[in-house]
Amino acid sequence: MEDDEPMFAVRPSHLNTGLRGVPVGTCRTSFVTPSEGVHYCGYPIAELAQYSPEDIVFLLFNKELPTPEQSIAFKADLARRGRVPDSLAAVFQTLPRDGHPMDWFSVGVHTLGMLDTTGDWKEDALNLIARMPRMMGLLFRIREGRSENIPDDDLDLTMVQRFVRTLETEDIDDDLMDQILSTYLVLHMDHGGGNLSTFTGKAIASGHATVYASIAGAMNALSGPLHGRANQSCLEFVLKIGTSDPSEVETFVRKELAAKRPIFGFGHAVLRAEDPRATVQFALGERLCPDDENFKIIRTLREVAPRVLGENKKISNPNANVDIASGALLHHIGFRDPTYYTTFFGWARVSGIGAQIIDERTVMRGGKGTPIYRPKYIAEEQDLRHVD
Ligand code: NMX
Ligand code: MLT
Repeated sequence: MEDDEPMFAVRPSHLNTGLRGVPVGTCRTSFVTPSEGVHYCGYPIAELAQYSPEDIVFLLFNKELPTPEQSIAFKADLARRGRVPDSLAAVFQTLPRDGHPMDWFSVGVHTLGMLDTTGDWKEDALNLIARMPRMMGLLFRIREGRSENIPDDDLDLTMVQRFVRTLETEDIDDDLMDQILSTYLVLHMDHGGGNLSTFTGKAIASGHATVYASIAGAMNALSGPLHGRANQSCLEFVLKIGTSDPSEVETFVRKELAAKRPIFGFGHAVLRAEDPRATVQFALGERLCPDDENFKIIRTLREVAPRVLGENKKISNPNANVDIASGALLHHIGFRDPTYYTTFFGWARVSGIGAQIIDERTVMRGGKGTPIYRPKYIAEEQDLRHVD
């Protein structure tokens, strides 16, 4: 990249497009191509799907996969940071039970920040990542009214095991839970520099707000149905459809479009093919739960919706995105309430956003960090005038 070569011509048609395609910075953790999807530090996502979430956090922070020794040391470092102060549970007790889980999530992140912020970008990001499994478990339990006799955290367990231990759900298949949640976390950790939640988090951090404030803000961005909450809306669709019969699924899709509602789990701002993260999750479902009723419905949706959406030429990408399959898999392992699904997305994305914030604050511009975000807006319908 030559320093002063023009990279992009901004035309009036680029205005009010949500910065679509406008280059604004560099990203060291991941990139997304329209046909191959996301790559973490150069690795295509499908090649990383079997790694442990902890190893992928290491990759995003260090830009290299860990050696076996580094992997053990990093897990021990996370364990050292993982203790969650008891007062988080007390704060959760005060929240409205019918508040959306993503609002609880954002309050949870803020609360952890109020309880213990060091002011060091990397320390705070790693501390938050290490505390997420317990925070997630407490969020589920207390919002569901299961606040009594919560088992102590066991910091020697993996991130997924710590969450499952705190959750203490009966009749779960630990191995299935581990496979599905670990893969889920790895697939959702990062998606380039410009996705809405990551961009929001970095923008907030550019004003030198704390990591906790920046990530709580990012989570509010993720909670929109066109972004992370599409996984909730997609499974709500699936439960409403209730059949994998292709013609009934097609009728449902057409009715939603006629009512001017989005088909959740399809389309993307950058991708122009099926998202490889969807492909990985479909392969996982075919292996682990091919006869699950909801999985059968999304299998049909995957065939039907792109054909129907493809009839509308203004839709840039009619194919399945990351949110098509995750809900059916989470439902299969016992998470029956879709309103919680975006919290898993948030849990994963904290790592990518945290790593990107550190890069922007401590590496970019020779270590000085990216300055405070301040893009230009052009005045519209505002001729200069004066109060008489
Ligand atoms: N269902 C219905 N309409 C759609 C869809 C869809 N799945 N995808 C795009 N469109 C419409 C879009 O609303 C826009 O309409 P209008 O011109 O009237 O504003 C038009 O097609 C062109 O949009 P695109 O350029 O194809 O997509 P854009 O980059 O603006 O938006 C999404 C990307 C992801 C917001 C959009 O595809 C969408 O709303 N998808 C459904 C929601 C979803 O699954 N979101 C999750 C995305 C991944 N994530 O987790 O963040
Ligand atoms: C995603 O994971 O697909 C996103 O965060 C949305 C995007 O990349 O714009």
